[in-house]
Amino acid sequence: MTLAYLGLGSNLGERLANLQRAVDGLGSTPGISVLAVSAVYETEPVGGPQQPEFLNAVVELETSLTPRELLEVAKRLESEAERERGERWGPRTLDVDVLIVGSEEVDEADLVVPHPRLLERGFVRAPLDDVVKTSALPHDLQEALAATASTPRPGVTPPPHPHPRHERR
Ligand code: GSY
Repeated sequence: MTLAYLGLGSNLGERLANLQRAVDGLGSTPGISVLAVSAVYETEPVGGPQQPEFLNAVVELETSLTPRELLEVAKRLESEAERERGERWGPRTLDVDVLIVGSEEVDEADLVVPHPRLLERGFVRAPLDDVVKTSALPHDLQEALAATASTPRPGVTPPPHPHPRHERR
């Protein structure tokens, strides 16, 4: 079993409910146990056109799935949330990013793990830092997280939102 972290984001529709459905969907996927869910952060959009603010969270998993299988799960959850796939970088009902999968390293056209921008994106770092078990990660990633721990996170508002529910299975 491998410790993994996925990022969740929503800036369209019932944002909190979209995140909760993603947590529930992960929890009921064979090969995945949800260990922890971060608080939910309100975040200013990074990149793309003018669009609504996001809610972002990070989920900690124990999994027997490979990074690519996790990507397939992420895509399924996104399409179940009826993500509107019109404008690239535009508003989305649900976005699920594969951030870290144990010590796995993947560098393919459609999947890079660890996620290449996880260190500097405040909307990823704030919730990731809530739940990440740093000492269980590969040494170079531990060092990179420590070196960027106090980087400013503009546009990230700490949690006024209810915390997503999860049950260990
Ligand atoms: O990469 C995830 C989608 N996304 C987000 C997001 O989740 N939150 C914020 N604040 N900005 C974003 N830009 C993109 S693309």
